[in-house]
Amino acid sequence: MAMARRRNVADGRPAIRPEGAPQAVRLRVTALGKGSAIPCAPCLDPNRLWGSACGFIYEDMSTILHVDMDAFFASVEIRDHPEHEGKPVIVGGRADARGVVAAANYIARTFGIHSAMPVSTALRLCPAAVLLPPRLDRYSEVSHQIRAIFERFTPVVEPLSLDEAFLDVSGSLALFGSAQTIGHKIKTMIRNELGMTASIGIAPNKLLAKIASDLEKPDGFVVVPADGIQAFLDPLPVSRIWGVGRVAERKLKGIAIHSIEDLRKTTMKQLEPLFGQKTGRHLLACAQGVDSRPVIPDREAKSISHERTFPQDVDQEDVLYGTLLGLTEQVMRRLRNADKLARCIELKLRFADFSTITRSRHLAAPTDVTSEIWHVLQQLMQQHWNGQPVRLAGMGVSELQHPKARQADLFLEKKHVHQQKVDRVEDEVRERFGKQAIHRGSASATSSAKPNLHDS
Ligand code: DCP
Ligand code: MG
Repeated sequence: MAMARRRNVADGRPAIRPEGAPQAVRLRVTALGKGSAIPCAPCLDPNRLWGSACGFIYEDMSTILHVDMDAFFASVEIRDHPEHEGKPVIVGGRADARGVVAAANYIARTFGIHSAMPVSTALRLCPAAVLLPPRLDRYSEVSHQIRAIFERFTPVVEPLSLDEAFLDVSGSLALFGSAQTIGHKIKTMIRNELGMTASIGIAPNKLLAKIASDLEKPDGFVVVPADGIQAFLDPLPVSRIWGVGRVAERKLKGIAIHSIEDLRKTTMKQLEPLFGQKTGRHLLACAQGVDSRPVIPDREAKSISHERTFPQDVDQEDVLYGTLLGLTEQVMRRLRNADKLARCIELKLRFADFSTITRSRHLAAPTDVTSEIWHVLQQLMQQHWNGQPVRLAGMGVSELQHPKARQADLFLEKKHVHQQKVDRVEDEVRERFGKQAIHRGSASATSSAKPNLHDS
């Protein structure tokens, strides 16, 4: 294969690019950090590792993808029950139990139905709608299949929730073609293999990719070229910026800022009194399309967490513990997939009045054993939950380490090794037969009582 050459800016050694592969305009050291186990695809040198010896990504190109499934829970239900195809479909709690809409397909949305709306209101707007109860294990299983498709193209996948993820494909261009080609292939595979549609945004950074994926939903495909950022952002309303909710939007409207262009042309002097210095600066950076956050795959992550918001506040102990156990299983599965051990465990609870507590505990030795983490999380719950109704429950692990840190611990008990084996078998069974194939006691007992959940 004919090769074009460029110079590796870290060590001056020539790097090789296959003929026809996209030109790198400017390079920067990726934030993936030293010791990354991801081989360097950009320079095609098997002896270099991405983020260490080579460590470059194509910064001035649109190589960040944000993929978000369309009407995710509803689409899974329709795929599994084709008799509902073409009908308005809602996934949510029961109308007579103050249930809310978790997901509505796009037909249902034409009646004004949207997520978080009471199901009773949704059924008034569209009495013919098909109402289905959520099946979280099934959505989690499909989420895993979607992730497997992403990982055919890049190891740099950062999941945001069950149905959305960022992908950095800067290291995959030589192998698979442009980011657009990769985006189209992912959409096709999701359609052909899973029978669902995804919307994809492709841009030079996360901020722009996330905005782009949402613009042409459903089945959207929006590319933001590196030299067209301003033209892309300027006409959009400020509410398109990630994190600008109703309150911030109202404040901005108060100073006649409606579009992102208005925001871009404003000054810190105007923003600071309303938002403070930090948020003001952040808003200006967003309006300019500046975002330097890297895509962080689990194996590079400093923490892994999941949380769920309940449709109604929950004060039943079994539902709460069951939800937390389910979240712990998901987090620990990601931890083991990333080949990491965790030393710190965090519990997060948000109460009915939106007040939020986070409580953490350190372990004497890091672990990847679900039962060990679950044991500590239960203790945190016993200490810090006094029966108040909970709106959101979450758990996370941090201070992640590589397994050799564990081997240094001479007190590896027989029981611990046994538990590790149990976890590995469980992961394998789920991998092969699906997530519902196996469950620890109370997680399955309460899984049907956990509608309207959103992981993060
Ligand atoms: N979800 C939920 N409660 C919410 C919002 C979402 O339970 N308040 C669940 C159901 C969704 C899934 O999370 O299907 C993904 O959330 P999205 O915000 O991505 O919404 P959808 O995928 O349903 O629709 P869209 O096509 O707008 O992405
Ligand atoms: Mg979605």
